[in-house]
Amino acid sequence: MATNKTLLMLPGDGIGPEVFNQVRRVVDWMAKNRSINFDLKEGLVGGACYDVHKQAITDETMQDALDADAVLFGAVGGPQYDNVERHARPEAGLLRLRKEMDLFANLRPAVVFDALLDASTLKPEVIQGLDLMIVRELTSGVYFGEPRGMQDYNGVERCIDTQAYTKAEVERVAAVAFDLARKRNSRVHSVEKANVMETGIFWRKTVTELHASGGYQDIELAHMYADNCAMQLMKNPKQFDVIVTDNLFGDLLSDAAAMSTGSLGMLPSASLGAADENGQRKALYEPVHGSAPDIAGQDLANPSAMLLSFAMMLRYSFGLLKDADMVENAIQNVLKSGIRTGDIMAPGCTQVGTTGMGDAILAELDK
Ligand code: GGG
Repeated sequence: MATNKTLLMLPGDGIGPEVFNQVRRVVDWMAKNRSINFDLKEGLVGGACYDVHKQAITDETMQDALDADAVLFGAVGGPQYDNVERHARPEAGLLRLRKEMDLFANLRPAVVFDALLDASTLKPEVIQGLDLMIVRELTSGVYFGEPRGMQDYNGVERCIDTQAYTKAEVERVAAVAFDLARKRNSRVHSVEKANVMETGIFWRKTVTELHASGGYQDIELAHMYADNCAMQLMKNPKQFDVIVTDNLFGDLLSDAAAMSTGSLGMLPSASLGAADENGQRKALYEPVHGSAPDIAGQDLANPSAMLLSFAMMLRYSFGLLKDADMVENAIQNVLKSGIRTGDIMAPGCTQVGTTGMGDAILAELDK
């Protein structure tokens, strides 16, 4: 299937470019073997952009992202930028993309591959068959709330972040979670801290009302405090089907859920905007992991999360279901054959680096 769709590639910093190189190889493979041809554009983001332009993303790249049919993103950040002011820090590039593209729903699937049951710190019987979806609100909450920053508070130095949600912001992300659950196992856990936070009470009330009056009564809805959810993800993650939660809790809980899958290097994500009249959504796909400066440049990173994000893009943005399955199956088969990167290494397996993992996945695609 030929496409004339534009794909903006933003590798970013640290291990971002390394894992991205493996996606480029699969993009080339798709063009050669499946006649899937994207119009590829590339841009700088994060520290890589700061180094050149003294900002985390330029207006031109931002416009390219708005014009693209999908954005593929690597990772941003690094200790060398710790003292850069907040608006120019690497993470500001990612936050601007999310905000200006209005990517309010961040889908973070945590799926345990049978081949990796030995890679998790959790017992195999607790995680076998796990397939849960965290829906993280991505364009509001404490990441964006105002006021924020330093204050003079009656002569005392004080720093503020603000957690704020409108009803519409909670409703639209909850609707995504309910709609997804309907295609899965029809269960949603809405997660907040309604015992201590005003926004938690508001979140719970809004989700409950939408469930009752928005045509979602066929979906089983449960509410859970975020601290309990973190514990339950370690104790009995299979109780969950879809979890919907705010920006900060979603970030924390998806990292916790990653431990079931064996490594943060296994978690992809899709960040989606509202559907237009043709059902198309603005979308950015990125691994959940960050730039991992401690292992950057050493060919050690696991490219699976990046490649699984690419597969999500094929499925969600371009409807290329068969090709998405091909990429996911290739990764699973490589893992089954015992080839592993260091983060998911287990006795009896063969350790490879980022490129070696890419080689094995391409060889599997060739079969
Ligand atoms: N690929 C994910 C990444 O680069 N994350 C770095 C980052 O800016 N994280 C902020 C967040 O998602 O909360």
